[in-house]
Amino acid sequence: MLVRKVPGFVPASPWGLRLPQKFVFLLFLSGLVTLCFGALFLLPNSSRLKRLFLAPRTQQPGLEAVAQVASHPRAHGQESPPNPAPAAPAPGEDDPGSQASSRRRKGWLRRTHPTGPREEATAARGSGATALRPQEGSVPSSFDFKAFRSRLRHPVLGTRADRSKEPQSLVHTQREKIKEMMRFAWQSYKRYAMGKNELRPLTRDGYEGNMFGGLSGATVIDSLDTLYLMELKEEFQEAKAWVEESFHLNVSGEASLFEVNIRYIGGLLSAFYLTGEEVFRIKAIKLGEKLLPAFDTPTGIPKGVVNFKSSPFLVGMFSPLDWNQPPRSSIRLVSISWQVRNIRKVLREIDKPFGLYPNFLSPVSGNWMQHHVSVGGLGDSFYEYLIKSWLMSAKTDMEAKEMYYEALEAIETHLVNVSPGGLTYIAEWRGGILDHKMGHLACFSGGMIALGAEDAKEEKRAHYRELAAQITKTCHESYARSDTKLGPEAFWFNSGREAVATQTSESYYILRPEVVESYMYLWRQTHSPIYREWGWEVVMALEKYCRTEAGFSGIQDVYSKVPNHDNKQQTFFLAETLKYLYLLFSEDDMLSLEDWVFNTEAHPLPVNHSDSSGWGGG
Ligand code: DMJ
Repeated sequence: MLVRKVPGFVPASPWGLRLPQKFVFLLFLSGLVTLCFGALFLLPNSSRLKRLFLAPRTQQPGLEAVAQVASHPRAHGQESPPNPAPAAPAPGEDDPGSQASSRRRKGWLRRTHPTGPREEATAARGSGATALRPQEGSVPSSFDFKAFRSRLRHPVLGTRADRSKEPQSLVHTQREKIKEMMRFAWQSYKRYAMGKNELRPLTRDGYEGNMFGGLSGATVIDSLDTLYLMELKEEFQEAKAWVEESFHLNVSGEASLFEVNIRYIGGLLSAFYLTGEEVFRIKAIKLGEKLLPAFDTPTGIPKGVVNFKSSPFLVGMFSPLDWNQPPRSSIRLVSISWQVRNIRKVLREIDKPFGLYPNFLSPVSGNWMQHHVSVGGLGDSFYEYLIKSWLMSAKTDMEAKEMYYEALEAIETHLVNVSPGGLTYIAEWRGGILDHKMGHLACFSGGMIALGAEDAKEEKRAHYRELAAQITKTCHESYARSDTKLGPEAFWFNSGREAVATQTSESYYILRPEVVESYMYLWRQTHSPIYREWGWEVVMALEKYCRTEAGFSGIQDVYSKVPNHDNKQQTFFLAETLKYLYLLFSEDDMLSLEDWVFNTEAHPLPVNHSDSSGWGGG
């Protein structure tokens, strides 16, 4: 769906997208391009391609790598890893290489259990990885995965005590409960909808929807890193095998650039950076290339919809015929890095009413289409990705940092309000009028402001920590004030009502993650037990009102104790909601924020520690 479903937003036809929106560049798109495509460029081959295409045409050594991929027998059917990176430790096996250190994020308390010896790679790893190892003769990749991992500040899964010796603490029990919920969600999907985009738990079947242009398996790819993180080894192998054997890219529908990027590119990239398995890298690059036509606009600002029909890859990936022609897409892949910078430049230089960024920007004229500003639907990821681009660049992208704090200043000046009941909320601005409402989507901002508080000017840090805590408290109130203890899609602060939905069309809860996402960031920043208490309230409410016999489902009305399920187990429930809850009850160095930045679908992407490129070629 071009635009994320916003309450009351009705597409032109149940199956189609509104024409105008097709050509509207939505603010949150810009952010995503920066982060996800940025991570794509961290990948080998894309950097090789960069160097390659920036090198004089004649000596194009690197083309082999591309050609090898293209001509690899399975490149046309199933892309399989052209070269075996040393598979990463399978879930639960710690990463001996990484230089676990006691460094911690500036200003954030650190609390971990004493470290214990690490068990050797179990058979699982051997077995899993080898299955995917390609045939002999495939080309080595330039990406030194071991080097990349050895430069991480912390082992991916943290330096926790050996599980068997870990005292049966309440936190351990709570974490195991969330793991059980993920196993149940996955096994229900596998049983009734394997390969489909989403599970419909009431009708016990699958649903493809129309957001992904014919791509399938969104739940599989969105679940990969959560299964890995929770050490659900068997389930992870099932998901990996499906990507290897059944995830096809020769599709021809219309897809949301945003949704395909955050779920598929994000999911595949994270799986690659966590495991080193080539199949994820190859498919991420090839899918990334299928998104390139969206950037064919007069301003270079991408359209919100990509038509896979226009993708250069319809005739089977990389047809051998054109392998000796510089793959058009790869030239374009390199030129995208320019376009990513161009988008940032356009947004930096365009006039911004009161320093705010309206949600709709025309990719044709480069002008704002109308003045609706929100940190919720349509705008959220733009602000999120400014601070995350800064962090992902290992704090070298000064432009992103400046744009973030300037935008936050404008948001605080014009949109942040305190209700008569003392609740701090971020209103929406619609053409000069303030809507005193906040969407569930906007509840990610508590976590965002906490994440960025430590790099703000010294005199602002304490203020931003407090602002983050107040906004997160308000979002908790939207949950606490409902009968199901789950929050509505949008809640208002007017005519005496605070933090409650005023219309049934806004009273639903579709398993969204934003509130527990902020609990996780605020926990890691403060270690105040209140965030784990609030997180556990959500776990209990999910179990009571959203768990069905065949998976988890959203509910139509959070103010009714008789759950009216919407028959949808959203992919982001497995990618985000359960992941953030698991991290909330885990140690800080599990996916340490020193090493990883989460994309807006909670897929962890590596901080580009300049020495961690793992790019052996130097
Ligand atoms: C997810 O797809 C992503 O978190 C996106 O940023 C917002 N919408 C859903 C979750 O609410």
